[in-house]
Amino acid sequence: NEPYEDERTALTKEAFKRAFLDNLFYVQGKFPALATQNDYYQALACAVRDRLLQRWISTAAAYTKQGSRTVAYFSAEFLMGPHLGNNLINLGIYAQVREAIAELGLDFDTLLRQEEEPGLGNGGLGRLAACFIDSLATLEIPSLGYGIRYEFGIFHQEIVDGWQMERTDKWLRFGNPWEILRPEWAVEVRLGGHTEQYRDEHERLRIRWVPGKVVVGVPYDTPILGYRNNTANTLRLWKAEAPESFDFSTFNRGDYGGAVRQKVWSETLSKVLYPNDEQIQGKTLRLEQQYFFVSASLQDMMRIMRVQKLPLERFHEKFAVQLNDTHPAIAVAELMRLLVDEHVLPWEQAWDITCKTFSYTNHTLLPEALECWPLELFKSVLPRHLDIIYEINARFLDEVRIRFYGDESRLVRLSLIDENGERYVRMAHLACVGSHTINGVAELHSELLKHDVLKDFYEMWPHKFSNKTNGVTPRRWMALSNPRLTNLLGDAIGDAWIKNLDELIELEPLADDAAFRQRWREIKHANKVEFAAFVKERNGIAIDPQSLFDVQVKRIHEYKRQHLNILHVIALYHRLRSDPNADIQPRTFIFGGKAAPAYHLAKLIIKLINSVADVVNRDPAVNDRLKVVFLPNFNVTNGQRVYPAAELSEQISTAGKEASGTGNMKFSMNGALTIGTMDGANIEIRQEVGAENFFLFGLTAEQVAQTKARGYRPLDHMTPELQEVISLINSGFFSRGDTELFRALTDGLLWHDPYLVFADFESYSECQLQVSKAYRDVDRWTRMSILNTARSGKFSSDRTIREYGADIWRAPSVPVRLLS
Ligand code: 26W
Repeated sequence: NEPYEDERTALTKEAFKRAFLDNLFYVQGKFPALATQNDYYQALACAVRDRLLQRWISTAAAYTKQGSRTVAYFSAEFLMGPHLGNNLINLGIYAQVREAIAELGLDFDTLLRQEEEPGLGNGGLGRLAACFIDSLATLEIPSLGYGIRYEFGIFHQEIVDGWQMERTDKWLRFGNPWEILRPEWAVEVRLGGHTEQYRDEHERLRIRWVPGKVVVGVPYDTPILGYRNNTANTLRLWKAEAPESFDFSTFNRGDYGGAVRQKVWSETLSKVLYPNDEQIQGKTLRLEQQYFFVSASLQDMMRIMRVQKLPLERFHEKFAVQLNDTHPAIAVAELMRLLVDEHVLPWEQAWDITCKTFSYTNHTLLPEALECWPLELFKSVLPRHLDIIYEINARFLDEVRIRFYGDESRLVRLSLIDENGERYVRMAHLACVGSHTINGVAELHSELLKHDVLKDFYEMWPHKFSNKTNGVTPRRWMALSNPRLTNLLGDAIGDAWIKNLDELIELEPLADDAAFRQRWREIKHANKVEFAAFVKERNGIAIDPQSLFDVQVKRIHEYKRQHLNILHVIALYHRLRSDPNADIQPRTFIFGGKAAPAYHLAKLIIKLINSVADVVNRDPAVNDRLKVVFLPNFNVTNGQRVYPAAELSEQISTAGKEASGTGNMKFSMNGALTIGTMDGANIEIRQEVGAENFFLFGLTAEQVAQTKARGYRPLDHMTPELQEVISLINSGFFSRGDTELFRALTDGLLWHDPYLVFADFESYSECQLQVSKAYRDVDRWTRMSILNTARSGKFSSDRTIREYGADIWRAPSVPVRLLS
């Protein structure tokens, strides 16, 4: 008697095969002879989607019934990466499905590769949001991720003649099986125009916003599964569309062109992700994007309250809103507008609700990344919000006056409006004033916020500040991407670590077990062989899996100092050329990362890396002891390939500049050792894994500040070797005789060097010698590697989310029972 198996929910292999073939026929409209690999991928994705819908519906039912307190994570970016593999891991059916597909004569990995990753983020901040919603679901905390459904995500990077070229990311080309459109929950968002006063039916003086234009936000929902539980939370991304009524009136007047223009303009709002990080551009469209998704989300939350029959006065009890940097900070003014203008609450009560609703996370210490909007621009997009911000500011500055009697300069520093010259709205100030908590993303970063960037706010409200050190999800960054390691860990310590990463500590004693160390090495080696094949395919470069894989992957930025790394590569090359028999540890230097399209110096750094690679990789004199690879288009998918194969993790930012870093954590948990500065979460990684298992170099944040205060002169740090390196670049050796090509880079270093590359160069070179020495002691290195993984428990985003949950959101978990 076979038990009844539902074709759309059963997790067995046979049921899955039937579902897969059924979808190929009824969803893709294909039969095997005509099906492409993409058809097979779509059929597979739909079979998986069916299996998660039961959880999604059960979760929605449980939350609705219980009126659960809900976290709303507001973020302009969600860098999700491919869904299929991750969903299979979280459903606990990865192995069965792989077998089922193989039994149908298809290659599972080929199907996984068909998925175009949703690259709806730039880097660290967007990827953090993705790890957070994974952990929220795993911890069974009711939550919604709110953001923008960009039609084009982060550009696709190609390298042509060593230069970065950007190509549009058409991720929706073949459709997206992971989202469900919810047109019935569309909302209108107004923009531009002006405000006017009027008297309502009770003779009350009120403000009316007469918008210049209206767009419709349409939500697209993606389920976010918890790991092996019944929870499926929602990522709700807004697409901008033209309101139909607008179209029609124009159309009826015979103005077809006008109707089309209206439609085209509306859709531009969610058309493309701005590819800049850590650098604002002050573009109207960017502010419109921010306001668009924030307003749509707050209106959606008010709809949810209506459905659950909760009065708006209890908004802050129902929802905890986390602002992912200042990009959604306009939410503070928008919630005030909705409560005061639309729902006629008194200002004081609305402000109380607002401050109890929001919390703000800061992700950057770079002054050029702090968002400020020119006042005129702001007023043209959000006239009513500017008035609201003036009112918030007036009341806030009154509070400051009372607290700091007679301190006029403090008022100027704290004001929401920057009035030194051209006037700006300071979004970080709006976020601080409207939030009940403010946090940084690593210990050092949170300290620097309190005593530097947000010092005045700290003096005003010390109780608002706390630290929440970042983390990453071990589901994607270990279980999914490193199956060999996952198997070994399963044999050695079981698999409780996937949900409770602290369990990895059970590995510690095995560092002294020679047989275990041998297996550990075999796994890293197998990962390196696989990665080498990938590099051969993508770059046409043969790299030696016996060499040390030394990796720096992250956005290209001067403060992250990819140029420090490549200068050291050139120094090594120079040493080998001068002494062909020099006994150096063979290494493969792997770089990857995108530069903001308008960031010329970052693009020049990419060109330099590729130029050095061209020369070094073809030079027989270095006898394959040195290879340099620039891996194009570093993204989540490629990250999943590179972290498991890495042995040395380059975390070499100028101390005090990298807020946290999260790649550093992915490397360490996959057994790579770190060469790094005392910056961001590096400090905490070193503290956890032990100073003896970490390669530290360079100035501390304090020393950096002192060096700058004394008047830093790069030439004071010139050494003969560094001199040779700079001369070699300027001689045109890497640029076919062009002595000017890299001048902007070398002159910048010689005369300014804002990120202290020269100051740290010697310390870095010396530290790299220590790395090579350690690597040659195979057992010592393996021990260090095992201990890095064993002691990385702290860096699970589950730990981070537990801290946010306990200290900021106060949202208890709500286990879900499956509806049948
Ligand atoms: C408006 C332009 C802009 C866009 C993005 C400015 C700043 C950003 C982000 C804040 C940049 C970012 O991704 N910051 C990174 O956030 C990570 C998650 O907290 C940290 O780990 C990184 O150190 C930080 O650089």
